[in-house]
Amino acid sequence: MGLLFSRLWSYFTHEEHKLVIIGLDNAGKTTILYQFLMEEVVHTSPTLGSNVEEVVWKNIHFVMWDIGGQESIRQGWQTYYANTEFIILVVDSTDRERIGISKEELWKMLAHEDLRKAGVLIYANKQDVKDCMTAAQISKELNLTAIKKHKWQIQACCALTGEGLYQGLEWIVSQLKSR
Ligand code: G3D
Ligand code: MG
Repeated sequence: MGLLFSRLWSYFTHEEHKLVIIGLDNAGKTTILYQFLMEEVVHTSPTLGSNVEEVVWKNIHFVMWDIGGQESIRQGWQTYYANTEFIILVVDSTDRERIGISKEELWKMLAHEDLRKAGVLIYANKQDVKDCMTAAQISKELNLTAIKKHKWQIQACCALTGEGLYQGLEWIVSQLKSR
């Protein structure tokens, strides 16, 4: 992960780039962020009072929020969309009940004017859990093949061990390179 991050960093050094990490509460966003930043798993707790956290690390600006809050609160989240280059949607692959909410939110974002140039990386997280949905199943549930105007990629991962996170970031790096 260290090597990856230094490589990613080399693409990010001269300008500030913005990645937005979103997903339902409990999807694994905070665990993923800390894997990126610290290369170790930390204990996370649901953010109370605020649905938004911001971290700036070496010119990479991470904005992270939980979706699934009340509609009235969500309106304000749109102010975080400006200049976002990549959205990272984290899906809990064990959460079959709420996959529909993730889909709804994904498609709402894709329709948003400020995100029209953003790429989308979907992490199918918690792949270590037995009987979880596969990346292919999640892809189908989210109807990813219908995305035509955005670059997208789905990546199976386990945030606890970091497995798969590397490949997801590699995709982002490749997208930046091909610009
Ligand atoms: P959030 O920031 O999206 O709300 P968190 O999610 O990062 O706080 O993670 C929620 C819970 O899921 C945490 O468990 C965390 O350890 C767990 N988790 C995150 N990623 C994985 C994974 O890949 N596999 C498994 N099995 N669990 C994961 P706790 O028990 O601390 O609430
Ligand atoms: Mg969190």
